[in-house]
Amino acid sequence: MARDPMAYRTPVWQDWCPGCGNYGIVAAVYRAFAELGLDPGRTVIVSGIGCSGKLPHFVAVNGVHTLHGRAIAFATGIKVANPELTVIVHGGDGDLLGIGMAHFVALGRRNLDITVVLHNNRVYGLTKGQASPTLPRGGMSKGMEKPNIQDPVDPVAVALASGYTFVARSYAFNGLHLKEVLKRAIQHRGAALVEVLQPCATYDKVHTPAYYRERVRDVEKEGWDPIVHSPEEAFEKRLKAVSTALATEDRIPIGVFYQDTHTPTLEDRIAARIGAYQATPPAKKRVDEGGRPLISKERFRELFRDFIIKTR
Ligand SMILES: Cc1ncc(C[n+]2csc(CCOP(=O)(O)OP(=O)(O)O)c2C)c(N)n1
Ligand code: SF4
Ligand SMILES: [Mg+2]
Repeated sequence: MARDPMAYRTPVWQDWCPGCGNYGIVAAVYRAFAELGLDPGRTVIVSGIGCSGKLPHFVAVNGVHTLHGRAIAFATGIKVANPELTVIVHGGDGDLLGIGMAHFVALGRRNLDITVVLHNNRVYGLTKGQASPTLPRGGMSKGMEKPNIQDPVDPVAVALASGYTFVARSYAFNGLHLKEVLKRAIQHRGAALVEVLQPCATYDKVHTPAYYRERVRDVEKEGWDPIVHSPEEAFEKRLKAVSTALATEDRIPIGVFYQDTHTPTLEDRIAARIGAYQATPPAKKRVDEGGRPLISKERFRELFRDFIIKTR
């Protein structure tokens, strides 16, 4: 049942810089959650560290603000322990494609039902504008002394190569498009990537709203069909999705590039091995019986020896 978008807004002051693309992203999140009628008690946003990492403070669902590069690892634990939850990761391009790249790839290989929203501002915003893994070679932010000497990585191409079964790109200030893509990603069962082109008003004077307005093209409006209609079609569709999504100097494709509902999720794969997994995943397992812990004090001490902090 649809809800009021403002019901998802917390009273926490949003302290991004004026003109930051993150305002567009959080507004689209409110509207997508409201239209899907997401239950705040059963929805979790997990973030890393960065300007993007602040987002869970502003959305009235469960939130975990974790470590730089480790949001997907935390989200994986949450989802595997309690597969009934809707789990969404918000991370920066530095967070997810630099220090956290191995987790980003692993999520695709597992096809765990998590939505990753990648705030692509091409810089390390929070730490004052260093080059991120998506800044083009020769590109320069306000925080750099000399042009970037590395080539960029395309998150959509990496996601397609890693096994994500829903792969899309949108733009922070195209609220309607972003809201619809977020809804489709959250509703998809499996690993989903939504790359969001997010202008950084303070450190990036090149990839501005005017830059994106001139270049973004909705490939679905131009006739691209992202759906994998049969398992046999998946390989060919993935190859075509890569070329459909690749950006050039003057054209940046947005839209859903790929959606495959045939590949089993990690939850399905675990359930095929452990029959009771869906009914009693780890989060629903009893830890006591009639008030007595199922594990003895001695065994607990033995297992957690290294983690117990001695206070006396
Ligand atoms: C393990 C670790 N390494 C480095 C940092 C410093 N650090 C904080 S945020 C950040 C980069 C943020 O860039 P990005 O992930 O793109 O997020 P943005 O601020 O652009 O949204 C870095 C390097 C950290 N907090 N922890
Ligand atoms: S530094 Fe950039 S990304 Fe961070 S809040 Fe400011 S405008 Fe946004
Ligand atoms: Mg960034």
